[in-house]
Amino acid sequence: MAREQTFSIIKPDATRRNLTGKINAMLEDAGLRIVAQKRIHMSQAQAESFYGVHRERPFFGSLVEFMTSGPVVVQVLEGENAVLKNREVMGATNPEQADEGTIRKAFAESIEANSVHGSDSPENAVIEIAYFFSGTEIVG
Ligand code: IDP
Ligand code: MG
Repeated sequence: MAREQTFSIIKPDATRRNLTGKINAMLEDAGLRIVAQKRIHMSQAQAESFYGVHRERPFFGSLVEFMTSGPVVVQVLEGENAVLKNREVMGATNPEQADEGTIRKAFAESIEANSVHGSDSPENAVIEIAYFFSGTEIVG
């Protein structure tokens, strides 16, 4: 399997509780390499566009409000099967259903404030990475 890249966000509930380093350690322990990373405060337009696929969902407005409520850390992660590997270490969307040892089991506050985002497919990873990073910012 070729090396792959995925897009990750450490969400505002996690940056607020100073968990960036602990989450990065779990990503690295899972075999993922952080090849790009920056701390930003998402604008409403950025959050609405990034989560556009969820526009019709009842939680969309609340999700955008949450994602713009504080700083986030956007990242590119690289490794074998990076997309799937990251989804595994993240755990289920709802922390009540997340497995032991996952980031969401350890840190998520709720189904919305669930500490991390990760791309759900290699195709979406390419789109999401390009949304936040230029090629020269990614150093493998
Ligand atoms: P994922 O982050 O595990 O891929 P998605 O279904 O893509 O989950 O949802 C995107 C984000 O929207 C979730 O991570 C979470 O922050 C929020 N979300 C998903 N489902 C709900 C819900 O039922 N209530 C509130 N927020 C939700
Ligand atoms: Mg998703």
